[in-house]
Parts: sequence; structure tokens; C-alpha cells
Amino acid sequence: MKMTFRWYGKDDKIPLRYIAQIPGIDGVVASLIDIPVGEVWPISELIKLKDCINSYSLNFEVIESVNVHESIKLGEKSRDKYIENYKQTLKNLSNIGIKTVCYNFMPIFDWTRTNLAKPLSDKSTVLSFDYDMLKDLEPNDLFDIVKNGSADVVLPGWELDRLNEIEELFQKYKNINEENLWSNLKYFLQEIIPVAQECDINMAIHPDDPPWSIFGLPRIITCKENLQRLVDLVDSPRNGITLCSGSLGPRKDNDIPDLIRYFGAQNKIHFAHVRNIKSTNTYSFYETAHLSDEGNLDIYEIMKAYDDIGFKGCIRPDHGRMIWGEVGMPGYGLYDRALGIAYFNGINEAIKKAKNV
Ligand code: CS2
Ligand code: MN
Repeated sequence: MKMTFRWYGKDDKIPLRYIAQIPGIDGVVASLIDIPVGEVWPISELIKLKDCINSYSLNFEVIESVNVHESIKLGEKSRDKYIENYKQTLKNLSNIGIKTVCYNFMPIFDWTRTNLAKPLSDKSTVLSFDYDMLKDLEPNDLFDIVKNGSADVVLPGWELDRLNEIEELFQKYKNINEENLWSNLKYFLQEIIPVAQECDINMAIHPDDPPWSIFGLPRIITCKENLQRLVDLVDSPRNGITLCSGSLGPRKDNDIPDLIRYFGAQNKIHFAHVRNIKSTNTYSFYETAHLSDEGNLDIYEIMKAYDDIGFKGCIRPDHGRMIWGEVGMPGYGLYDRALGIAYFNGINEAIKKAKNV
């Protein structure tokens, strides 16, 4: 497997030269965050980004994410235009050597939390999701929470200009149930997977986070059965998943090592995110340090499952805590994610050496 780290581009407070110092690092996962959703990513910008990353001896193979325009998720007439743009973006990405594209199909919101800085007993802060709190909130309130907690950085999916279109979008989603969303996803995949095939790009859908409906919006990429339905929508080795342990983990029926073995056996895991979470009740949880003892997930078993399937793709620590006084984008600080990589490296070395005994 190739060890990677998500980097938010030139505005990221974490410089590439620091990322390059993480032991065992292969590359970064990045995107052109300034391009509005639905527009073609210009090749000139991509070349600049790639050159910049390569100049620190880091590889650039994964894009997270090329986001999908709402009109595609809604199945509107205008979707065809945005799908054409998406195809062109894939072609441009293949021109600079990108091998994996992460995306998600969550209506309106990307990952969702009710607190971006929940203090733990050690005074570190983490992202958390409290279902009881969300019940009493309007989407606007959540935008405020995100805005106030994001240290002047706009989180993907929570761009403030989207706030204005939120009401309109909610109106439109009134007519979209889970089955509609499935058929809109199928339409999208039938169009783009053949292009991904020509471009040698693996498409890796990111699970919904949290993996259940919020604000009455449909969410479908949530569990084993639905992930299988996704890969069956369009039968192609290019149509696969990002297996994010932290996104799928809060659902008790999602056994992460089992999912890794099950979808790994079908060669459907194109990208891996590893993070730990701790549930506080059925629909509430907070993120923790990666260490197995700190959360509900057994990270050793997860890494073991990746080793068992001979995973060759890119893996990255997902979110981390904010520790050691670091100020930055919630979930995306340097220190705790780097500690995550050190931990994964240690587990991997132990797994390998134990096998050779
Ligand atoms: C999140 C998301 O769990 C995660 O990785 O930080 O931002 C995720 O990258 C997107 O939903 C993927 O499209
Ligand atoms: Mn993830």
C-alpha cells in the first residue's frame, strides 16, 4: 500500500516540506479546491499543482474529491452538461497521471458534524456528531457552527455561498427519495465509468458521513448491502469505493475488517481512509486518536485485513485530533494525522515481520 496524506493546496497551513518529513510517506491527496463544483478542471492548473507536489519528492496520484454537481444528484435536465464537464475533468486528470478519483454522492452536505472542537479529557479537540442536538437545528444553524469552528478555512461542501441556495435545494430534494438517488447515481456512473476506463482512472465513491439520513435527506452509501448495490450498478473494475473506516464505523452493523475482505476480494477498494471513532449512542459519536484502545474500531484488525487482501492502493489517515496547540482546519491538522501514519507504519511492520517468522 502507498501511504498518503491529504493536502489542501497552497492555502493549507501545513507546508508540503513538513508532509515530506513524515516517515514512510509516498504522496499527497489533493484537489483544485477553488474550482466551482461542476466546472472543468483546467489542465494548466493541474500541471502547476502536480509540479509543486513533485518538487518535494511526493507523488500525486489521488484526487479527493471531484465533487458532483447537485443537478446530477437531483437528476435535473442540466445534469448532462455537468456530466460532460466531469468527463473532461477526468481526461485532464489522466493527462497528468492521476490514477484514483474520490467523489461522494451525498445530497447538499458533505460530511456533517455538530461540533468541530469537542474537548476530550486530555484537552485535545475533535469533531463530533450529536444526533439529539441535530434534531433541534436548522441547516442554517449548522452552517454557523461550521463557519465558527473552521479557523477561517472553508471546509469542502460548506462553502458559505452555498448557504444562499440551501433553501432552494431543500425544496428540490423534497421530490427525491432513496430510489431516485440510486437511479441518478446509476445514470451518472453509466456515463462516466466508460470514460474512466479509457483514462485508466479508478473511481472511488466515499461513504456518506454519518452513514444515515440527516435533515430528512436521502443517504445511500452507508452499509455493506448498499456498497454492493453501488458496485453492481455498473459492472466495471473502475467502479469502486473509498473504504473510509470512520465514516462507515458509527453504524454497528458495519464490520470494517469484514468490509475490507469482502470488497477487497472483488478488487473494489480503490482508496482507503483509516480513522477511529467512539459511539456515545446509536446515532452519536466523536472522533478519537487512531489508537485502537481509544475508539470502537480495532485498527490492527483493519490493517491486517488490508494486508490479507494484498492492498496495493493509496491509504491515508482520515481526520485527526487537534493537539499540541496546533491551530488549523478541524480534523486536518498535521500532528495527529502524522501520528496516525506512524502508528499504521508500526502495525504494518509488525504484521510483515510476524509473517516471516
Ligand atoms: C471527509 C470528507 O471523511 C472524509 O474523508 O473529510 O471530506 C471526504 O473527503 C469527502 O466526503 C469525499 O468526497
Ligand atoms: Mn473519509
